[in-house]
Amino acid sequence: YHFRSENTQTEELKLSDWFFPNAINHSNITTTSWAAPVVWHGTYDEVVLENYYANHKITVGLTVFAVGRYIDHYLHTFIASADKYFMVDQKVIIYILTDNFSKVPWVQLSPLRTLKVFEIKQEKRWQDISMMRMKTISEHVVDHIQYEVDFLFCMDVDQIFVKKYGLETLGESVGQLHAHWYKASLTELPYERSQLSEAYIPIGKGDFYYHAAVFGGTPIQVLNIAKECFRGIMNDKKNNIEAVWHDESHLNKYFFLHKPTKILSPEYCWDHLGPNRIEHTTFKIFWAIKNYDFLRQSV
Ligand code: 2GW
Ligand code: MN
Repeated sequence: YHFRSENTQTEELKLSDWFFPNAINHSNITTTSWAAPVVWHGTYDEVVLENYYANHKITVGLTVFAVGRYIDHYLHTFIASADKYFMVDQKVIIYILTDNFSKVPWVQLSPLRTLKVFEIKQEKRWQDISMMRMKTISEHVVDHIQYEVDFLFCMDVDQIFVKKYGLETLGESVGQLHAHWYKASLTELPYERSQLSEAYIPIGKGDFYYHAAVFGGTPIQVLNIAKECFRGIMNDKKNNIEAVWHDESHLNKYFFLHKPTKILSPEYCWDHLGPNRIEHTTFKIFWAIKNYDFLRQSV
């Protein structure tokens, strides 16, 4: 089913048609071809979930990296908004990975929330800051996170929780639909197209374009994801190649080979300045504003 429609000439359609002329409408898909749920606001019953987990106590982990300028720019808002909206009434451990302890902001957390801060070294290239997260996540899952939480999310820091982000998002392995690409056709998706890269996905293949700003699952599944992505990244480095979207390209390859058991709609990581528009829904996370020129001068 195609997105273009004769009688709905709103600006939203014109914009996305211009970006993605052959667009397929994924904006109402609720189950994948491999029978994984795609979670949209309104497709779950919060009360049923809360009653179930009232008798199945869990702890949910959340890793976030803040290195260099990103500490001052994003970390406080990320933590404060996660405190308020991430897994309300559940036990939560937020893992902060940073190169500068002394800059980590003080945030008064609500009950049931713990913050653990770990030091990592700053990489010289920003691409490496992003990619090396996969290595650090693996190490921390092996060392301690696997014993501390039942489910784990790994997120970018440059985003803000604005509504409840709850139990409906939990799964064995969880992928996030990218807000810019969920309406695009398969051939347009920005997968890595060089056969020399471990992240290679042939034209016409693939399922969805996943956003690396959010992925998760059980600690063991997250470990598999992170280890395998890091293996691909390092093998590419050995062969002097870097995938077009860095760790995100490798994550997309991983989820192409190992389908996620749950997918989150773009409402769970929405860009209100991006090419797509959804009316009448509830967004859970917004991308924070980014001044690329400022943030990406040598870190
Ligand atoms: C990143 C890019 C350029 C300059 C600096 C940084 C940077 C990233 C940094 O200085 N400090 C830092 O802590 N980071 C961490 O890496 C932070 O957690 C941030 O959210 C994450 C990814 O970088 P980000 O958010 O700038 O990249 P995006 O939003 O363009 O992300 C997508 O593509 C990336 C790969 O290019 C990743 O796959 C990311 O997960 C995607 O969302
Ligand atoms: Mn980001």
